This record gives sequence, structure tokens and C-alpha cells, in this order.
Amino acid sequence: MSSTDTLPLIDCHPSTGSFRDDVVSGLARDRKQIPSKYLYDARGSKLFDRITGLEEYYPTRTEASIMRAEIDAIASAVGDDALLVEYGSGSSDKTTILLDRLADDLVGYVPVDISRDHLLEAAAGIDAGYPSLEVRPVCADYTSSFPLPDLVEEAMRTVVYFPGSTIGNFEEGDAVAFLRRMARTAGPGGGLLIGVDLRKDPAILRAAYNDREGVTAEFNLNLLRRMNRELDATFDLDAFRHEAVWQPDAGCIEMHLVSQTSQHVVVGDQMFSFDEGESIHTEYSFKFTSDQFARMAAEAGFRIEDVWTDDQDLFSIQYATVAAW
Ligand code: AVI
Repeated sequence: MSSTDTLPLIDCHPSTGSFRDDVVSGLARDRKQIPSKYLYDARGSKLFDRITGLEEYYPTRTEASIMRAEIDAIASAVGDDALLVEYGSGSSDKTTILLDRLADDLVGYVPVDISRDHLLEAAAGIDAGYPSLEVRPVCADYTSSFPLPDLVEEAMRTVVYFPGSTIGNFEEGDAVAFLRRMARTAGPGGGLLIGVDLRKDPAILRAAYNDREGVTAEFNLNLLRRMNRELDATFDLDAFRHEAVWQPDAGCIEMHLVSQTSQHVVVGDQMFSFDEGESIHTEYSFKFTSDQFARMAAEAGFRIEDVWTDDQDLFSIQYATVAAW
């Protein structure tokens, strides 16, 4: 454990080695692919924050509006004396709706994020805004296991908070495995409060991932910039373009970086060739029916207790309890 100005930090930040290994093995595949978690370096996290404020990007404001409308029911589902563990807390913006209502009833708040600076800045803001709340940031890749602070022993239950429908960024098998790990973190009697994006008119989805200002394109292309900086790579950002397509059979938006020309790119001491039009797949964003999500959650050992949605059924917030793990 290390300490920032005032907040004790559990620091399990992954090494650059895992980024390099994942990039090199991903680019060596027939269908080039880099895990979407690498989109979130400090700049990527800031760009994502901008995306959440875009007119076309309905998920964030819709989730916030459901949260505001249903906060009493949500607070009673979480209950008193819980430890709230937020996976991928980012700027913790949405969390304030929950904390405004729950801060005095919680044993503590544990924001978990891979981007250390972003995490510390957000955690310090929460700490200052809610003086009665114990805030214990954990810098970690939340898709791997990480330790919880000792506060967990004082809590009646652990509730994992996973907003934003980031669960949609995993392929189904990985999503179930990840939900199962969350069930283990929450433990017996624990809960999961999760944002789940719903199936809808593809035109709404295409617009959300191809915004007019080009922020999503910049967010996607930033991955190339990050590889150049951190892995000594030679990507020419002008030689790739952002693409986000709706895949109706799979039920997901796929994000790609498409090579504009036939070219070679070096990453450290390895060279990779691209045909014109060949892409690197950078993200899935699955959209769910409520039944589909309930099935996945059940497979992972959760039972869905409550589902809250907006008037247009664009998005849902769901509360599940650990049934078994
Ligand atoms: C974080 N995640 C839920 C976002 C999504 O909508 O899948 C990431 C994103 N990618 C492009 N725009 C937003």
C-alpha cells in the first residue's frame, strides 16, 4: 500500500509488459485485435469523459436520469452498512448521485480504476465532497483479482457497482467469467448494482459511436498514439481511420481502426503488415435484452432482484444478489 496526499492507495497497477504482450499477440492474429481496456490511458480516459457528454451518446445521461428517478429504491436495495466497490470508477461522476443519497449509510467507498492519475484525482474529489465517507482507492485492472481494503470486515455486505454498461465491452464468455469474479468479490449476501445497455434502433447506436464532433474517433485513434509512446511503435495516425459498425446477429457495436493503405508498422522489435482496408478490432459494445442479461447473471451466480429503465427502454440499471458462486 502507498499513500497519496491523504488517501491510502492500494496500488496493483499492471506493468507495461502486459500491454506489450497483449498488443504483440493481438496484432499477430489473423483478425488483429487489441483489448478495449487499453483505450483508457490518461488521455483516453479524458476523451471517454467527453464522449459521455455528447448529444449522440445516450447511455450516460439516460443512466443518470434512471438513477435520479429511482434513487430511493436503489438505496434501499443497497441497504445500510454496505461497502461500495466501484469497478472502473473513472471520474466517479455518476457516483455522486448514489453517494449524495448513501454516503452516510455506507461503511466505505472503494473506487477501482486502472488509470492511476484519474483515479486519485476523482478519489480526492469524493473524499473532499463527502467528509463522513471512508474512501479507499485501488489502482488495478479490475478484470484481474485485486485486494479489498480492511474496511470490508466492518461491512454488512459488499456491493459491487459497475455502471455505464461496461459489461457490454466483454464477449459473452468473458462477461460471464467476469460476473462470476464479481460474485466472489461481493461474497455471500453481497450485491451487484450494474448498468446494462439495452437493444434498440440501430440508427441510435450508429450515431452514438460515430459522433459528429469526432470525439469517439479520437478516443479510438488514441490507442495508436499510446502504442507509439509506450511501446515504441510507429503507427501513422493519419493512415488509420475510426469505424464503428452495428453487428445485428451478434447484437453489438464493433469498433475498428482501419488501415487506409497497405503498410508496415513496427512495435518495439516486431513488424506487422496491414493490407489496405484491414483493421484492428478495438472494442465490442454489446447491447442486451433483459432476459439475455438475466441468463448471463444467473450463470455467474447472481439473481436479478430489480430492473429499472427509462421511458424509452434505452438503458437499464439492475440490482442482483449473490445466489451462489
Ligand atoms: C465504457 N463503455 C461502456 C463505452 C461503450 O459505450 O461501450 C465505451 C465507448 N466506446 C465508444 N464510445 C464509448
